[in-house]
Amino acid sequence: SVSRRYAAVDLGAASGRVMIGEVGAGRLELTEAHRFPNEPVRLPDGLHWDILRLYRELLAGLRHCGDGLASVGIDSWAVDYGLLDERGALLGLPYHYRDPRTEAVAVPDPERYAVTGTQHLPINTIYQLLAEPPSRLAAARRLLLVPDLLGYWLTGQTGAERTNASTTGLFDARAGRWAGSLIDRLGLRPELFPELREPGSAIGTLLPHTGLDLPLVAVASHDTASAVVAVPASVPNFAYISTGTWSLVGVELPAPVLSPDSRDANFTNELGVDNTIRYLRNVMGLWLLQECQRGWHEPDTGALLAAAASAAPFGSLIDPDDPSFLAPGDMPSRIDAYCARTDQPTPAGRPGYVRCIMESLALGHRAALRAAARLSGRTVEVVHLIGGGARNDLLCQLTADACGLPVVAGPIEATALGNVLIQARADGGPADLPAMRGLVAATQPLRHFEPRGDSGAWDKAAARIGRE
Ligand code: LRH
Repeated sequence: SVSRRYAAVDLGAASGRVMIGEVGAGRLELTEAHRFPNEPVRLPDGLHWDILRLYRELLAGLRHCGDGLASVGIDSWAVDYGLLDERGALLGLPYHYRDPRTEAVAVPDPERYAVTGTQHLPINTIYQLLAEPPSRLAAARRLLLVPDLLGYWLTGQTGAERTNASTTGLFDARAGRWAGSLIDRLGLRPELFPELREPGSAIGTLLPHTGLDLPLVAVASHDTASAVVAVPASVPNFAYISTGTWSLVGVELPAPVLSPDSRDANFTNELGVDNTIRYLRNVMGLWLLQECQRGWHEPDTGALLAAAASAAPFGSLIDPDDPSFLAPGDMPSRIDAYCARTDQPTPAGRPGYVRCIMESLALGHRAALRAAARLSGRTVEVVHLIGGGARNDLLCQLTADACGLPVVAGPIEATALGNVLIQARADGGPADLPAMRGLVAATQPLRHFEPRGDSGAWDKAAARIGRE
């Protein structure tokens, strides 16, 4: 049988990649065409994304894919955006969501949750907009989230893909559209928010000057939404942990949960494909390790994890979601400060810090999973750990141990696979989520981790950081 080739552009907060996906009957194969670091740039007015570099790398990657592509799709991290003026020109560089300028304006509003169902995080688009310099906002006619901005540069077409729009804090979770009255109340122009696009819809053909004659297809452009498409679930009672810079921990639901309990537990209701809700919590994720490695000038993650695997268990533990860990900067010192504040020893050397981070992330996964199950009324019998963390045996095993549940690890490139699958479906491929997931399960290498050890020790460890 014939297979078709699709290009997936997948931009993470730490790195970007252009992958070629080949899809046919019983066939799903991913090969890497191009990979590059995504390095934010600090300027006098704050921390920005190097958006033109990302655009150039994307083009270079697509040129590398060769002929015979059926289409291309773009996904990226959520919440960040560019503003366009009335000529369609970009008004300044997009900010990085870790820029601290939102601190003063990120005030939780309990009433908003009943409409948006968005967790309260200072990174949300809504707070970034409230922190915008008034002159820039006054000149702005369109807000485009990162994948939509790159799509505009490629095709000249503007729009807002739905899964990513649902992360802004300005989206009505139940109605599935922009939260018009909230937007009015905040004094934002409604025309900033473009028409919504459905994953799988055609955006346009790449402009002639790109030298690439290709259709751009809207995928689930929020990277986490694409990753959840590619969860190789075979039973309905599954939870997922999408790992990378963040760990996104939750379940898939048919409808949002907008209760005060859900709000107080800081759960979010983001849109998935086919009217699903990604009911999840952001856990700080491998950012904690990445930021240590940046300070140590130590790129060898494998060596650090091997040393941490034989370090003493439960030495120092942190609440990974402590707000002090959100901004870029010296991570080991902030871990020391947390330990001092909570009467714990500071970790012993690099293996001690890495052990502390892995056990604390496992505890963060456990707390979020239990809360997701409780608040949604779901029973969870298996945890799918997808994304970059799936190559981290220590994290997978500790997560199984802490949760007391089997962990199925993989695929590592779940996001790119989800991106490819939505393009393939738009092109006559697998028809629905079960078919897409079945294809992932049948074709991608997966690893199984059974819970081990003493569950009582994990209960005590969770209590030490005040988590469930
Ligand atoms: C993961 C992610 C996550 C968002 C964050 C901004 O890459 O998209 O789902 O909360 O980045």
